[in-house]
Amino acid sequence: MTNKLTPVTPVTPVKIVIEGSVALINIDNPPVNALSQAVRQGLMECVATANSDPNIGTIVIACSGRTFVAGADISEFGKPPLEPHLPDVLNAIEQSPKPVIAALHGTVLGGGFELALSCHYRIALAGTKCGLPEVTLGLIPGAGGTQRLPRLCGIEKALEMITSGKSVVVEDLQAFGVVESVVGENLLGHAIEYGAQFSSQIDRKTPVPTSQIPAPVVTNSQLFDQWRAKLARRARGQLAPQNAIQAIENTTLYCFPEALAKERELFVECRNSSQSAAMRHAFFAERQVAKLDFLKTETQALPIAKVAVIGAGTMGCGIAICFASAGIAVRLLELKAENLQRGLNLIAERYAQSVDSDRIDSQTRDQCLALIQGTCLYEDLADVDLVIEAAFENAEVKRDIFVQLDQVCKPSAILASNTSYLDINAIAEVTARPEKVLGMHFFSPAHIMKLLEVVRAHKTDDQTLLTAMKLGKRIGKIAVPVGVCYGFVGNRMYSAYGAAANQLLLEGATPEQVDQAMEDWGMAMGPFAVADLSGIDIGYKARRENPHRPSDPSFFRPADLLVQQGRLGQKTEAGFYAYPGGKKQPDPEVIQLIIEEARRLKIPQRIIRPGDIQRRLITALIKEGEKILEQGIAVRAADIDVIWLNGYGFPRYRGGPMYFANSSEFDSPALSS
Ligand code: T1G
Repeated sequence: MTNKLTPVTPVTPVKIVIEGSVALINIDNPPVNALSQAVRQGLMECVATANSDPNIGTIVIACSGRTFVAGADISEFGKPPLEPHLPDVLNAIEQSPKPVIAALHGTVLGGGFELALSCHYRIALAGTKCGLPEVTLGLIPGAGGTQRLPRLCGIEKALEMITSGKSVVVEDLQAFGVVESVVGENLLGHAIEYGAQFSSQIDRKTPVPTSQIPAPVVTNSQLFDQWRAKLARRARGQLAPQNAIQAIENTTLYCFPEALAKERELFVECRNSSQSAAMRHAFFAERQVAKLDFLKTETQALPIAKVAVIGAGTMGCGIAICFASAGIAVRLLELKAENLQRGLNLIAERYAQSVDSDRIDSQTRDQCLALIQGTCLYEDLADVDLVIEAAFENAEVKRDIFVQLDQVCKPSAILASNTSYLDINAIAEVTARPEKVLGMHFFSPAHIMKLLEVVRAHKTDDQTLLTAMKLGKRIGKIAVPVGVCYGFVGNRMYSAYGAAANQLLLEGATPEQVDQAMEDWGMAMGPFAVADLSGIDIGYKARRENPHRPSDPSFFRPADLLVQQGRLGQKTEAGFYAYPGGKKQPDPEVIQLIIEEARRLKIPQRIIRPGDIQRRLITALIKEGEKILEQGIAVRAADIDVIWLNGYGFPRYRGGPMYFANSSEFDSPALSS
């Protein structure tokens, strides 16, 4: 118990230890050694101390815990920046008269990688990943990364890393000379040994600061404009990637100090932008969603060593791949042998594609495939810890399956359904273990999409919910807890969004106008292109089974008409669009069909501007999200944002529908242009 009168000495997260002639500066700021103000202050002081000690020949900077510095402290953004500013700290390190060596492990990201680049040498543990992911936060590297990285690895590699935000393993960076050596173990020992060699040199040379390496020469005068055009398409509407390109181009236009000052201006413009505020919101929302504060604190998750997947269709196979790729044994059940084999072949094909695209090596593929065992017998599921049913989307079929599962599976086994809208409460009722029944709603393609809705039924107990949430994270998903209602959260909101889109067609808009307006606004795809891609009949069937379907005759009327005429989308080469030779084209026949239906429903037609289309659809989303929160189907507004950012192509730089609803842009004239 601290005595209130005793001043508490702040624990400094940066300490200096002398190892012979080497000063080891160690950062210990869990969980990821972020460069908080205290860390920046400590670094500045320790480097000065080391340089003032005549017995010190070399400085090593390392970190405790699971990773070297993983970036600036994102929680400090949006507040008045505190000194010392990171660029000043890194410049002081770079100007050190004594060599500074960075000892790298874990995920060396953002300001952490910039810290490493400002050192004179870099030693890394094998497998360490380095990257400048700032664009994923609507930022650019703001502490010299756009200036130092090109000097070490060249312009093209720097453009690729900084505009994508993707990490690279140190073994690749070593080939570019960014990392001096990669060691298998004893990182600190190697770094100190590497440093000691300088201390012993009689005529030791003053280390060459990265900033004094000549800027790379660009032979292709169109290079930067080509990158601007590419990113204008790939990162449509985003400020940060364009600012990143400008900052990197400045490496070739100005001397280091001037270019560094311009980098700062470009960084501050991004940091102060609404896009970055939205993307920082997304970052923290995706971490908060796993915090189930409403659960009893003593709740423990069940150990999951083996799962079963029911149904070897596209979804079932995708789900099986998720678990096998996370090292979890899978029993894939399909009643008919030929369907089971088809599913196993599909899984093998998917893994072969991953090997061909260098996502995994053949050894990993073999290990994953060995974890997936097919069966046609329910009896083989007796020892699994959790089952995910991914069979035909029909309530009767699912209830029969759960009756069998309840009989063959061990009492502690959790029984989950992958249903996208059916009532989990009704499914749970046919079992003797309703407290162990819930939904685990994967999104297609299941082995790619990160979103997982974990659907808590009325009787699902805390342990079952927590187990499913942790299992979701373990297989690389962003698991979001939701309640039972028709379509849960994502699909329920998507239905409101689609209904508004269909209503606009009856009022005079065309499918192409609606899709273009929403894609210009930032959605990955327009609603009618999505409907044609996934099949208009899927929504049609779901609406028919919805006990709460609105009675309004115009509700989804255009979509229903197309299905009734056999126009199901791409799979029938005709939907909201025509697909002659597989190429999407507006179809006058559809326009005429809708005009006639609007006339029959006595809905007047008018010209509808893109801004009106955008406002109508985004408002429909937000209003449904507000109802979902009122009904307690989602825990937090930010959880709804996480669902829409990771499952429906909502633009990350707008933060998600509920974040956007509170942003100044929601009422901006831009939406009505
Ligand atoms: N700042 C503050 N908190 C952070 C953080 C950061 N940079 N990174 C992670 N956290 C917190 C996170 O909120 C969570 O907190 C906990 O750490 C574990 O994170 C100047 C301007 C490093 C790969 O973008 O990618 O440097 O929920 O759940 O899955 O130019 O965290 O436990 O309370 O994600 O093992 C650039 C962001 C910043 C890296 C680890 N750096 N972080 O993943 O754990 S901008 C980044 C990550 C910058 C410079 C610019 C991941 C990770 P809590 P986690 P993980």
